[in-house]
Amino acid sequence: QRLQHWNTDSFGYGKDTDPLYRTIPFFFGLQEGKGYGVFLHNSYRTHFDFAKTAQDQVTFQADGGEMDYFFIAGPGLTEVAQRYAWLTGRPEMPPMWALGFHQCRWSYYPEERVYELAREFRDRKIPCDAIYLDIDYMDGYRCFTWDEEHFPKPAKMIKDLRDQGFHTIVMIDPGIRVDPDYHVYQEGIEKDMFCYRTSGEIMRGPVWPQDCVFPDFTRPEVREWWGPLYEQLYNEQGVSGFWNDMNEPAVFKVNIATFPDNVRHDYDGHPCDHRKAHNVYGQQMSRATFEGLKNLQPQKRPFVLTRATYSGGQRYASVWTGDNIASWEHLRLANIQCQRLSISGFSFVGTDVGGFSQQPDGELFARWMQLAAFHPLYRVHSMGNNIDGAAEADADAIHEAERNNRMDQEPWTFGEPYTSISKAAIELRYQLLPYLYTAFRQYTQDGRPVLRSLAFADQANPEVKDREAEFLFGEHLLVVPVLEAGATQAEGYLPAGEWYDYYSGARYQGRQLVKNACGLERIPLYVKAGAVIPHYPVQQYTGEKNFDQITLKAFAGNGQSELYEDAGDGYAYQEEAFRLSSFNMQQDKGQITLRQVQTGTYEPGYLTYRVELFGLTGKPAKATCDGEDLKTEALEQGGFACTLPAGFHELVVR
Ligand code: NBV
Repeated sequence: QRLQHWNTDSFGYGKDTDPLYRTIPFFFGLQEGKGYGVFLHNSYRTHFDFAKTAQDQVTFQADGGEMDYFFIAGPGLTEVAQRYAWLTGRPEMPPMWALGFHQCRWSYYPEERVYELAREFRDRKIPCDAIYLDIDYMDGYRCFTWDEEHFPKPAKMIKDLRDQGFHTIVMIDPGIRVDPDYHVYQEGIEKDMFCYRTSGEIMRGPVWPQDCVFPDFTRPEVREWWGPLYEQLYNEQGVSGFWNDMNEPAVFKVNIATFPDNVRHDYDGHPCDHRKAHNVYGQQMSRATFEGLKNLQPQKRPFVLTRATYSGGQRYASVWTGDNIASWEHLRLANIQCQRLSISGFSFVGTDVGGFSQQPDGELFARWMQLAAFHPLYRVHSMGNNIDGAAEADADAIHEAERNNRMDQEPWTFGEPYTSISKAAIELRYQLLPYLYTAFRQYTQDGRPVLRSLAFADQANPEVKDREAEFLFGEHLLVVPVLEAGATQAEGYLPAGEWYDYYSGARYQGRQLVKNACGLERIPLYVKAGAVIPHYPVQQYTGEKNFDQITLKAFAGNGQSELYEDAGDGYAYQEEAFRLSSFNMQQDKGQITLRQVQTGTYEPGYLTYRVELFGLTGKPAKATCDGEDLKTEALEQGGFACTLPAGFHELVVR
């Protein structure tokens, strides 16, 4: 293939669309089992040719700038990913709530509709942590304002939602409406914050408003001006997070769909034209947003979601894969895109679950819900009844059409059995939150990607290198997504080692294809032998319950696992206020020994672990915890359970 990097608004892209929204000029190589990586540190349009022009060659080039590149000699693929993350930056821990389920559409309004949505989640007992407001919450697409007719009391609405456990996230675009009566425009003009063309005119172009100007986010003063613009929304009205869209930057009605080359940028004091700054524009916008939020509420972990970005942008924002389509082909792409973004620094990644344009049927929606339960950003989003380029049409007519035919895409839209299946997928996600949170700790501390392609689990094995579907979720879970309509059986390849079926506890040797039933209710999931997988009880939103016990599912074998916990928000964790529980499991014939070492000063509220142990043959003759006898209870699906103090040191089961 030959691919290029030039951030592009690619509405309804297909599998061969190139370029797409983001620029990450980095690739992995795997040769005779040895992994390496190459990062081309250049923000111009870049081109990569993988054996397209010459069979035995990989070449890369840039339209300008320097040939500044890094070669990362693994040989471990995970090590390559870690060193790339070390080089380009790792983010801070996200707030725990951001790892819950998010519901979005273009657009939920007026406020009664938002209340109705929230009620529906709680009445149906479908967990959800975040609700999004797309561009229609604004007054005439003016960023940092509210449509007062549809949202007369935003602070009250947001508080009411918060009281029910929902965080509100709103969209902010880079295009600022040209309107002398609009404070952001006025101030931006006064302070000279917008991009110019070489001719000396301010760069103007149509996006949502017919006529927009654009902040030059590559200039430090502009970023410092932009951050405080969030003050009212963030500090006074209680919005929890922001979603930066259209920042490729996208411009309507022009054939290049973005700024002309002759737009000037500061580029942090190294003035240049748009050819050099284009690919970092979105990244710098999300940076301005992230840094602004941090200044506004230093004790709160910001949540920012961006569409366009560049290598290193993972420090500022999570990403989604843009305007996809409700099709099985796009479910397959969603799986591949999230894996690749994750191994390229961006582990906080997700897709528009169910598809942005067009409508999924119940089965496709349910399968997407199941796959995305394992995507760090778990967000349903759809374009509803809107049309591409809606700004050009009459807004009232669109709103009217929207009211008449909502084209909903919510976990209950498709009726049974899909509602229950979607609910079960979300519940599994909430149970696995401590495991996912731990994976985020590993990602933010030492760059281990949250999602990893199969090859990362067994790179010396030539069998894995062409398989794209299976992936690792954290250190110990292997997901085999169901990507075809009507599937009743899923075939997945297990990498080296020994694995368990997560649901049945059946044990398998690795390096083989395993076929398993995957009725609609189930996404095949395997656990590495020797792993301990922490589970929280199902909650309707993160932090809903103070539980006195959590469950550790332990799968007999030899291995190391971790459980990382902290307050779920704030920065006390950077000063030791976390708890890291490290588990070491050893299996010696019939005897299993599980040891725990805990560090950090944070005290989670629970006092006991319910340990569910799988992979023993027959009932244990004896179980002891720190020298004392324990009672065990047989589990229906095989395996045994016992209760231990959360501070235990050693469990021995024979
Ligand atoms: O703001 C409207 C949409 C948004 O819902 C979507 O997620 C973005 O990717 N936005 C694009 C602009 C219009 C798309 C046709």
